[in-house]
Parts: sequence; C-alpha cells; structure tokens
Amino acid sequence: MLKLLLDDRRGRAVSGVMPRQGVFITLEGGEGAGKSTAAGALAAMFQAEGADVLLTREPGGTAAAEAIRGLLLGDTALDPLAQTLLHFAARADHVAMKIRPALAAGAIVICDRYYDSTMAYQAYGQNVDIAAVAGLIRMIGLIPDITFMLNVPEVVSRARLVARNRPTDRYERMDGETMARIAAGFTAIAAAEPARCVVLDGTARTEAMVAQMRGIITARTGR
Ligand code: T5A
Repeated sequence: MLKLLLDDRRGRAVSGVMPRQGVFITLEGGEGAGKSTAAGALAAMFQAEGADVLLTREPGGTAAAEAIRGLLLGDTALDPLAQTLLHFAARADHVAMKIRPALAAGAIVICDRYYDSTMAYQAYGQNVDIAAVAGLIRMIGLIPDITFMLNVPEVVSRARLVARNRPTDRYERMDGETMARIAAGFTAIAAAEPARCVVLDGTARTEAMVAQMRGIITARTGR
C-alpha cells in the first residue's frame, strides 16, 4: 500500500518519516538580499538563548550536497532542467541526512535558501515547468514552519554584489529580465502561502530585521 510521505506542518509523526519536534525556518530572496547575514545573526541570537541550533544552507549542507553545489555554482554549462534536478538531488540528501534528524532532536533549523529558490530561479526564472517543480517539492515532503522572504530592489542587489568584489556565479550573472521573473516568483509564492511566508524589507538594518524575525517565530511557534 502506498505510504503517505508528506508530513504535516506541526510535526506529528507520519508513516515513513521521522517525527518533527524542532522548528524549521528558511530564508529566501534574490541575490545579495542579506539572507546569509540575517541567518547567521538569527542563529547567534538563538544560541545566546541556549537553544540547540542548526544553521545550514542550500545548495549544500552535506558532503554530497556541497559537491553538487560545486557543479551548480561552477562554470560548466547546465540546462535549467538539469539544474532543477541537481538542486533537488542535493536537497533530498540534505533533508534526509541533516535537517530531519535535527528537527527530530528538537533543534531550531535555520536554512539559507530551500525549495522556494528552485521554484523562483528555475521555474519562474528559467521556465522549467511549475507543476513539475511542485511535484518534486511534494516528494521532499518537508514544509518549513516559517519562510522569511527578504525583498530588495534589483539596484540594491547589484550594488551589494559589486561591493563584495568576488567572482560571480551563473545566477549572479543573470540579466535584469530573469531577475525580475525570479522576484515575481518569490512574490507569487508569498501570496499563495501567507500562513508560511513573511515578506521583509531586506534594506532594513540587519539587527532590526532579525529582532522582527525573532518576534514572529515566538508568535507562530511558541519557541
Ligand atoms: N539557487 C539556489 C537556485 O538557483 N536554485 C535553488 O534551488 C537554490 C537553493 C546559491 C545560488 O544558487 C541559486 C541561487 C543563488 O544564486 P549563494 O552564493 O549561496 O549561491 O548565493 P546567495 O544565497 O544568493 O547568497 P549571497 O551571499 O549572494 O546573498 P545573501 O546571502 O542574500 O546576502 P549576504 O547576507 O551574503 O549579503 C550580501 C552583501 O550585502 C551586505 C552584506 O554585508 C554582504 O556584503 N548586507 C547588507 N547591507 C546592508 N543592509 C543589510 N541588511 C545587509 N545584509 C547584508
């Protein structure tokens, strides 16, 4: 008999998957939106409170997923569907090997990008079939408790990348039209899932943004 492999948002035990007791928080947004900076500050805040925290990222987070990241962010030409499947291969390993065990142990898991990035970058940005990506998301079967979407205008995003002064990857080199479709993708996801997604102003000071995130996490999860 076919087992139900999707878990529910509040983490009750479901046939075939580990029970979920922790809190799963993801950060999403365009290039240079400030996700890594905010994720690090949020993790530090929880650690200072004595919480068990896993700070991780996508693509990446496990040995295999980091190897796939090297291919995805490298210079080898990659068809958008191939990118999609590689992002999900990395994600499947990351979720099974790292995120689900940490949630089962009760940790606060903070992940810098997750499946919304594939929907925005590969489906909306590069015209991979939205329904196909939605199907892959269902196969992963782990929905974040809260997703913070950091919104910055493209001009701010570009200025931050230039100021950082490091070599760009294939995504950072995308043209303005593609970046606009990616931004529209994040907006559509947030509009479709208001109970999960919180859109924040990525041009705000990091400390203020993270304090706002902390308040929302308490209000929504009690942690
Ligand atoms: N990707 C990823 C897909 O296409 N599909 C997928 O499914 C997934 C998971 C990953 C790339 O892969 C793509 C998207 C990405 O392009 P990455 O290097 O991990 O590559 O890229 P990003 O996640 O975009 O990481 P970035 O470092 O580029 O952006 P962040 O994390 O949003 O920004 P951050 O925090 O590094 O900050 C950028 C700069 O801005 C400053 C920081 O000091 C830094 O210099 N800054 C601020 N300045 C003013 N005010 C603030 N509030 C600031 N916050 C940060």
